[in-house]
Amino acid sequence: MDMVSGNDHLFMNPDEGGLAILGATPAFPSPVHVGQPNIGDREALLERIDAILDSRWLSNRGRQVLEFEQRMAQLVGTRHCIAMCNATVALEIVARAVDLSGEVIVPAMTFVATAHSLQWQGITPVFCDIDSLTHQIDVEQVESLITPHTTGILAVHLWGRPCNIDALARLAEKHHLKLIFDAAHALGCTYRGMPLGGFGNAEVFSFHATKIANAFEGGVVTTNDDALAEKIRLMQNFGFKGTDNVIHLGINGKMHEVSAAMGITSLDSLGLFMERNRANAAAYRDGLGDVPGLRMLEWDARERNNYHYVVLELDEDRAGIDRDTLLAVLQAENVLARRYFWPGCHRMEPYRSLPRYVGLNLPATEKVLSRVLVLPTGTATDGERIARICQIVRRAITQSERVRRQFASNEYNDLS
Ligand code: T4K
Repeated sequence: MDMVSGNDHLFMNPDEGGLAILGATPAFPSPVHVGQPNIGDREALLERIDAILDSRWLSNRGRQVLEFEQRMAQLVGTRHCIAMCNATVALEIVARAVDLSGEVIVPAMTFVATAHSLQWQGITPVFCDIDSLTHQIDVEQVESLITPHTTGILAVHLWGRPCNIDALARLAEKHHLKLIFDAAHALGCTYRGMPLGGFGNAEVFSFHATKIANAFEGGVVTTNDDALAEKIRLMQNFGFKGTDNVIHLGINGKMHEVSAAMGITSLDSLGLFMERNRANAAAYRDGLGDVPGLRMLEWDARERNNYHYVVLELDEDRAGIDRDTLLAVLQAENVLARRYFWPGCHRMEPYRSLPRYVGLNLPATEKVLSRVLVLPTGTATDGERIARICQIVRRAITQSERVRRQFASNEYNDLS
């Protein structure tokens, strides 16, 4: 497995107590990213790639894709798994396969792909607020947004934490709506002890490079619905059923063999990745637990979690600095923390310019998104790195007055 780059520890901040934003040397010599890929057993991957090249079978449901699909179906306990080129295309195909049209309710606090997958094909995303404690879609508001045009709910297990699946399932049943879960973040996680992947009509996982397990790029649909799985398979391969026999409208959503090889290699190490993330989360908790104005989003200890995102919420009144100032502090130290998923889909194009969304007010989403900061984790991060990141955060808050003045007065306030 990949390790933290070797000589970080040699690069100490010479200005004891100093911060780069105040003129000290940056704590890290090169960028420390959120989302640095987890890379499993390289030799196993390269062997698989050799086998692919030897076989001269590079795509179109070769051996690696078949094995990857089988492994994923086993992992999440569903009858079907369909591997795709990425999760966005997978969401689009699922939306078509379950006949979504008109309006579909989605949280505004998600990666924009969730909304785009609908809008791209003429379905209107209806943005819903979140629960400010859990960051998950607000089920009560979902019900209030249902109209005669609503055909479905596309909920997101944000940060890998399950949304309120039972309540959403009851709503979907009561109003005859389709229920899809964007599980892009949620590989390896459970809801009431059951693996995510088998809920609703279908669930979609991402195997993008930045996800806990990656296939370079990739997506996966899991479902227990035989007919739906059959339709999705047709749609992702131009509608082909066997050779020369096109029986459905379709596009190209296929995963290729090298992606699947990486996907399998990642699944082989998933337990190790989860364990590293869990240890990292604990290290952040130790390092930041008592810092005034900081809340670290907690995981439900009764569930199996992937700890894939380290999510901080900063309360400006108590910390003395706001989230953007803390981001600038970290960036100056080469820690490229992220404001996921600021400013919210409803504040992004094309949505914010469309009459339907102008003036849309989602108070919990907006409040949370003004406070959230996501910190680096994964196998590229270890306890020593985390200790230094925590130290930067602590110093920023201890020296909030000076930091705030500096942020207001210089080039650091351009966070683009
Ligand atoms: N639904 C949800 C809820 C999602 O979060 C996503 C994807 C999707 C659907 C769609 O899934 P896919 O169609 O992508 O399978 C990144 C990812 O591109 C995106 O997949 C992911 N969510 C999202 C949360 O993060 P950006 O715009 O933040 O990407 P970027 O280029 O800024 O990279 C993120 C960080 O990772 C940077 O700090 C750089 C670092 N990085 C990135 C790559 C690709 C690396 O260190 N190495 C790398 O190879 O969207």
